[in-house]
Amino acid sequence: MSFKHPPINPSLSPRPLDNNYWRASQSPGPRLGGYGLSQSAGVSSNLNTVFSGDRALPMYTYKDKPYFAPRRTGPRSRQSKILYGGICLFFLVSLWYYVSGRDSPELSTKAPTDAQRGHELWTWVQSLENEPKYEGVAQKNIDWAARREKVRDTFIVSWDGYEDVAWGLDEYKPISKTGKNMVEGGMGWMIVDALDTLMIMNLTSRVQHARSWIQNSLRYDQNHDVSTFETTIRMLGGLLSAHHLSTTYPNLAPVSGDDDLYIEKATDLAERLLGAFDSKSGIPYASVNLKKSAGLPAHSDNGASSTAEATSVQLEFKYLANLTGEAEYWRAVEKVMEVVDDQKVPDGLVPIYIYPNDGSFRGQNIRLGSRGDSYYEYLIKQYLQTSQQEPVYKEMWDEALMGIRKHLVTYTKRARLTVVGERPSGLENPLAPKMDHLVCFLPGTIALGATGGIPLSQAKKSPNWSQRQDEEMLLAKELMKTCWATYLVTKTGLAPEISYFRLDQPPFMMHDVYPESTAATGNRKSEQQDLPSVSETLYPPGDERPAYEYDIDIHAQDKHNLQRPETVESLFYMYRITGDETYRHWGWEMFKSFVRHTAVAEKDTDGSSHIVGFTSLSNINDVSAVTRDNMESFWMAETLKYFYLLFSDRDFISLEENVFNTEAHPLPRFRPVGDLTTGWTRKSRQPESTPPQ
Ligand code: DMJ
Repeated sequence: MSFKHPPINPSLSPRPLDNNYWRASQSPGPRLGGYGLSQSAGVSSNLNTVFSGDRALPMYTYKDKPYFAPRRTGPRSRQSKILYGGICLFFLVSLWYYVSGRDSPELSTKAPTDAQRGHELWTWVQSLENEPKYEGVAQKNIDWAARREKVRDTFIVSWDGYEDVAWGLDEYKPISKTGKNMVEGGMGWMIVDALDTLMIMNLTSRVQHARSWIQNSLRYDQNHDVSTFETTIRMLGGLLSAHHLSTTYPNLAPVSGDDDLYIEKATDLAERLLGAFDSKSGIPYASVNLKKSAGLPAHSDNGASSTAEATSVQLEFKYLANLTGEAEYWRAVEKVMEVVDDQKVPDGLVPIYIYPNDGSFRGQNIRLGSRGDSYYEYLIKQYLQTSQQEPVYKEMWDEALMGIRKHLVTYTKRARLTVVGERPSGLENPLAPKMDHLVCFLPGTIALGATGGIPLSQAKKSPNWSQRQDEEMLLAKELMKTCWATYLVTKTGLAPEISYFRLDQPPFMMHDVYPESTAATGNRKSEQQDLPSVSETLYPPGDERPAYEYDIDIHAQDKHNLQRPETVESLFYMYRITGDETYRHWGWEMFKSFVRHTAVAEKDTDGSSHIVGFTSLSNINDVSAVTRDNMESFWMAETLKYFYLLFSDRDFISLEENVFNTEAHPLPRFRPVGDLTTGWTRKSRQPESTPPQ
């Protein structure tokens, strides 16, 4: 018996609560540890001395650390030429910026004004109304570079709209043309999160502007409580990625200035965030006061942290440890993994809340959506980040993926879409047929895990390739289709925040389809199946509607779209790994839906209009654009970056050299040395044997 799709596996045809959860409550919660009262010796020993009275936090002397590699390696004469060139470039760029108001990487051409660019984009968006029906992969000779340029234009209009009315503020509301800060002075939320996208898109003078703001206005010594996780993945991740890109890809948006700016800001922030790990177990508190570097438990959920949030900070702190030689960063975040693993959860599936005081889980709710998602993502990415030197994380990923296949993968009633459901009351209790949009990171991550990020054709030649990886690739492809279906099924062509699926009763599980495979891995040879063409739709006999439409159920409270990246993120991985252009076609359809339905346009005096930004939507089935007046920072940090990379060459910001954090910030893979090794081992899963009589 071969591994194959479940019966009636469809192909899909095209059809013509937590957006604030990153912010810690302003009301102070109970203080554990508290100001200067560090309890866990290892992590916080330096904080005890650093944070006394009102002393400013000193910058870490990372240059003196053993593993810090100086980046200026050329002879002095070359350095001075570079310095001289840099100064000239800086003046040229600044002059251009002030004269034209905006930049273009090509300094020789006159840059359009914001209104002109916004107007051109609006004209193009309007023209999409008359687009011929989507032909899918049947279309030939696509100019992907031109499509990539449209993504870049969209990014520029988004950035410039923000820059015009909300510069330096943490939030941008394109309809009311306002913004606001999360903390006094701002956290750099929009600027730092979008910085590496600016670099990747080679937007030189905008990078210079962002950089100046970071240098002159960004301060983290603020007496405010912020989300440990969101601040780590967006701000620390953004700064570290900017450091990585500017040093590894010097031709991308080259600007002048101190090489160490980003890493100095990152180190300052990391020192403050470390206080969050100062709990009895080492599991980080949900929030942290930046001034005091003091962790604060969540105000709800009996003080438990979200599991995904507590366990998705390793890529950032480990890269910083590697840059600075500071093993404390490493130890603090790997301790979290040890504490989680010590709980010995069945089949590697973790409940979505965890207590910082003893590391035990709260409740039995298991899901790959909110509060669960990036725990799984960071298992495989930690293994890849350290160049496969830490097999423990691969083992944990393999175990969890097997658990997902065994307990969560199911199929819809008519179209047999593959779904990853939830177990709200534990593995012994019923499956909930619900998928957050957030779950759509999974197909790409599964493909990344199966291949390590190298092209599939190459990966298959490895002696380590087996039926297991074939099965994983097939699962990734099927899940990718399901995520795409949640876009196809709505009137705007944009997915809802949450989708429900109609299942058989009892649900048809993976085990029913592949009884010899799943948890036991099996020993059968997988059937190689390509994705069916997008234009071949499976219609139930005598019916006009495609089968998947019957299977997807969107509840009234879940109809919003926050411009989330997970589906295009997975399309990016699937295209990079398989080379199948189908994924680019799907991405292009999604991109057009985003610009058509989320653009915010403003009337000009001559009666024409120009776009000033893009916004979240309230209802994906209302084409009259009922909007929310908010442009999430991940629109520029993630969604547009992944579209841009999807339409780029497959080796641009290569998956083999980079690992993207959960906010789409690329960080380098590296081989850790010195103290930076795995400092823990898994506890035995075997029941303790009785001693011989
Ligand atoms: C991002 O901040 C990150 O991708 C996070 O892991 C999940 N949610 C958002 C985007 O949807």
